[in-house]
Amino acid sequence: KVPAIAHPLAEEPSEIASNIAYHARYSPHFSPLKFDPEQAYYAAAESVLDLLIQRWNETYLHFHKIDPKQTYYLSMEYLQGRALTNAIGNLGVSGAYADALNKLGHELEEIVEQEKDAALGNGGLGRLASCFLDSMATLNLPAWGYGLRYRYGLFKQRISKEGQEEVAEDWLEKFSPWEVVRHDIVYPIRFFGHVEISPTGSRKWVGGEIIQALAYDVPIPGYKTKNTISLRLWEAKASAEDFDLFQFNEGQYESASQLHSRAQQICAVLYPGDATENGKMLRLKQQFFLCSASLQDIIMRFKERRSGNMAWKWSEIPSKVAVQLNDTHPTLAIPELMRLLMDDEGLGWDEAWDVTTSTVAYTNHTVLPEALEKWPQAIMYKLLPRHMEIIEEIDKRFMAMIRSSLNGMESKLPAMQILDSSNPLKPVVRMANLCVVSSHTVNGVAQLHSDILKSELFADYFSIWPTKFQNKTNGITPRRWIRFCSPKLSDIITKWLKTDEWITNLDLLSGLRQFAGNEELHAEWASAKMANKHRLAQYVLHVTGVAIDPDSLFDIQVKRIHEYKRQLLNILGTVYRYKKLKEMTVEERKKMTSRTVMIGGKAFATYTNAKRIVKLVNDVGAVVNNDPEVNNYLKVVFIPNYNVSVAEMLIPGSELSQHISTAGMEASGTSNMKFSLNGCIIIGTLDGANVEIREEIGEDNFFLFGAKADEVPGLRKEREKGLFNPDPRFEEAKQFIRSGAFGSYDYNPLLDSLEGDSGYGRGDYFLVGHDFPSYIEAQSSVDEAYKDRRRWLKMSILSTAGSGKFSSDRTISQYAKDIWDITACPVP
Ligand code: 26R
Repeated sequence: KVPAIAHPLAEEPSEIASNIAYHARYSPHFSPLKFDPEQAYYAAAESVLDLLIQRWNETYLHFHKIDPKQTYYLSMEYLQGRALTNAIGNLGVSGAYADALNKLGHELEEIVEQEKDAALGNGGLGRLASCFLDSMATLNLPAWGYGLRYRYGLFKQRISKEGQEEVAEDWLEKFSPWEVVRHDIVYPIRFFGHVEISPTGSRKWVGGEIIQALAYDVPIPGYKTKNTISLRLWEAKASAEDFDLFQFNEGQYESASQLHSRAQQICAVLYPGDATENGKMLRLKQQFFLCSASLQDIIMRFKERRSGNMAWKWSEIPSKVAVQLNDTHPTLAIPELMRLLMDDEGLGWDEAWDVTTSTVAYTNHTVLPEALEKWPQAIMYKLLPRHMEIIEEIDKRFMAMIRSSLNGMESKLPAMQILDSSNPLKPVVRMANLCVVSSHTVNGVAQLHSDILKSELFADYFSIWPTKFQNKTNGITPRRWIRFCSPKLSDIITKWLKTDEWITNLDLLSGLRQFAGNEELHAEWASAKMANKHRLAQYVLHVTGVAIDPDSLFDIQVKRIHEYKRQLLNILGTVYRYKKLKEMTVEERKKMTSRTVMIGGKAFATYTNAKRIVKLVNDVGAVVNNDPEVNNYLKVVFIPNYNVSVAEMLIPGSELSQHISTAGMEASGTSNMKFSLNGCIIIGTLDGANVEIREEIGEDNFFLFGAKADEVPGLRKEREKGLFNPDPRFEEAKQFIRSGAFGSYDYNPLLDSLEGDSGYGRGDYFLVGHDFPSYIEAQSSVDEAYKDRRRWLKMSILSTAGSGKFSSDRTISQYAKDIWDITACPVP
């Protein structure tokens, strides 16, 4: 037993200050001679960890004692961002830390800026996982996250004359004070090898190579609760035995440590390029590594909590364990759980299948065909021979079930099969099909998206398992996304609602509606917004050198760059606006609403059109911002290196934000919720969660345009037939760019993708041309609305007031009740 300690941990500023000083002095990481902001950050973070560890241990022990059913969230991505502000905010010691740092000669605002973002993810799916962890902890749910500890997170984006450049981001360069390595938690993970059949017929996976998975735990504190849960990140390691001393002493250094370098590759980067066979193999290795380590850990814990109870049964797993797959990336958890139960624990197929299918649930996050994972069977056989046997058996039994018990489904079978061998040269495993067949629940992430899953992507499965399908509209954590990133606005909300309970019960925001026209609130609201705009303007000046006017309308679109998200529609609209401003007289211009258009986001390194869009935005900015005739009325800024902490700066300062994907293509979107919560008005299509946001805040407070999801297929067909008559304003904007108005770079290939008969693009697959006129008109309504200051403020307040539904606390409560069947387990 670990001995108890006598002194309680510091929570008073003077005690905290002395604890920070203690870490600065005795932490082995830094020279004791200096106490600069960076060192103060590390010392402060280590002192916060002291507070967290106590709660964390208590939480683990409490769960262990109560033995509730527990959820394990499996995700290849977590976009945690920075931890310090969040941790002290959730612990309720922000003020104490600010005072303590002051005593030591530092400012908290400056100290928190020292932290690097933990960017172990790409975009929406990764940030959602992180919001979910915050809600699980806050709701005291017995739940954990599992992921991978990538050495380099998502690349850092630099903008040069050429456009985007990717630079590796070493978030662990110094070290992360927020992780604790668990040297006692290590599991062997096998790759390659073959299946051995014993005389009794049982099968076992043997041979190949074994890499160790070592646990690193990150504490996830709940807001105003003792409960502190874990994000367990696996790191790949080879063991000392794999180091060939003999070879090394023979001077063969590389081959002596071969397995060590192979282990390092596994956790090197997120989504390594998969164009090559090697790349595909590595991605699959990563996925299996996460699944196998996590499931071994889950089973170990299940057994540990049953030790001393001789009568436990494997069939109890589903009453103690829920596994949630964050998209198909962790699909291999399914055959791995089957394998562990059958080959290691001796269960029969039926028993193992019952356990697996009652334990695992799957969330779909995209309907884009190119994002639906299909792995070549050949690679799978090589890397995971036993898992392929299991997948074949699942597929065989599933087909037999359909053939024997369902009339008229025969014709649907080829599309429903898990193994797709229709191209004999390249047979693949369809991971989404494996997930749907093997999960007890499948959910989409917004109502419209879930409906599309039922009516299109998984329609055939829906017809046989109608109750398997659910909707869980995404959400965001109100702690990070308003309370901590916009303290001024939060204080105003608390003042008017006369309680701060809205932070954990976001529906209470609707109480602001009654004050939406109140002039006193208007004044306070406007001043908080203006302060946030000033902070943002300073940031923009700092990172881009462009001075923007806080009195102009701040119009923001930040998200991954993708053709379906239609940043191209935004920039074409902006080019059109610029051209019209140029054509106006001075008097006409003076009547225009001044705008600052900000666009930011990373393009996947090999996505050519996305990179061209980044370059175009930058080129348009270079011309517009330096045009003295109009630059009082329009500025165009590309925000470099968009990430979680940049979002925390941008969103509170936004007034209009663009969520303008082609209808039916954005599964949900979550930044739309963040903007709306912060009193920003949305211009958007009826796509993803926009539909529900508009429902909640009212159609008068949402600038809607564009085709509806059910019109899209018909419009694409018309376009193919050449029946599309482009709007002259659309032609004008494209032509202006083609004419070289924004430099000599060849934008023709990019713009050709918007033409009906292009050899480059998909014949305007994303309907930019179709939606352009209604977009321009919606933008004119925005200009008009912004001129009416009272109307705009009212809309802004109503946006916040209508955002209650989009708390991830609501989303997670629904998962807990409808999918996981778990209940709160608060630490006393
Ligand atoms: C490499 C490949 C298989 C891959 C494809 C797509 C890897 C990762 C993705 C990311 C996708 C699945 C994603 O981030 N989807 C987003 O999920 C958000 C959270 O549910 C949604 O809000 C958002 O609409 C959706 O695009």
